[in-house]
Amino acid sequence: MPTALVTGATSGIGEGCARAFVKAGWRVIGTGRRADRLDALRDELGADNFHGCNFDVRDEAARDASLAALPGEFAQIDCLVNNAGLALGMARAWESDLNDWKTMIDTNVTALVSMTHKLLPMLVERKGAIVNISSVAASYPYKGGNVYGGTKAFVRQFSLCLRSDLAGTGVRVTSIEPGMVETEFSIVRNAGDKEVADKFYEGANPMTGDDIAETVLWVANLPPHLNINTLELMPVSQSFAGFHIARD
Ligand code: NDP
Ligand code: 8X3
Repeated sequence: MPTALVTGATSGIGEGCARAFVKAGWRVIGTGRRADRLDALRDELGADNFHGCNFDVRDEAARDASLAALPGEFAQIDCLVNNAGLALGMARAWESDLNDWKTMIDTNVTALVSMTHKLLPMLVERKGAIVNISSVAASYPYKGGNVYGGTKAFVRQFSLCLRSDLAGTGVRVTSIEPGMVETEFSIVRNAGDKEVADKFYEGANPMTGDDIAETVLWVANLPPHLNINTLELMPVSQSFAGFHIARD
């Protein structure tokens, strides 16, 4: 029975991954700061199939302690899904809060890199897989995207560079780049304002966390000779804006 570690399994895409992977016969280690949600997932999916690790991904000591305490049957990890992440605010760069920028970099970049570094020796040994959740924001700039887009561009390019380093090891690496997915993402981005978040998704028929989870599972279950490098997804309702021209 293969084992996946999914960061950010308490909500949205990560929670969908936990369910989809368990349903497909994987064991899942799910991480997150909200212990009650990890407990609920364990109760729903079964303690033999799901193990919750309650830590902030930015806290390496807490992460290491949690991973060191993994039950034996969860200790050999075959797939790392680096999903935990967030956007904070839509303010233009000069009006943004520097602390928000640092939180996004610490979570979306530094913690993702650190988790990857931690598990890479095991993934190399087991010829495993890494699925990183980037975003369309990696490739398409938009107003207010500033540092969030920068972090996701890092995730995409880090994934591709990892592939180069991992040549010959059998480890697969994929950057998944979704557009609009209705999760708690927009509530977090808008400082808890659910009304603004709901408005963003209104009438757009956005993708769901489960849509992305099915894609992550598909990537993870591909035969070992096949690597998806990058995969961009959008709801049909979403497409591209034109260039903006500021006229005199
Ligand atoms: P949610 O807000 O629903 O889920 C985010 C998850 O990340 C939660 O489980 C949360 O857990 C976890 N997380 C955030 N910060 C930390 C932290 N410091 N330590 C531990 N866990 C953390 O959003 P999504 O499911 O949409 O987001 C998942 C990923 O998908 C993110 O990387 C996001 O950037 C990306 N993405 C989202 C899109 C969207 O439109 N929704 C589109 C493209 C990419 P907890 O709060 O319990 O710690
Ligand atoms: C989230 C998608 O378009 O809101 O990564 O940046 S978007």
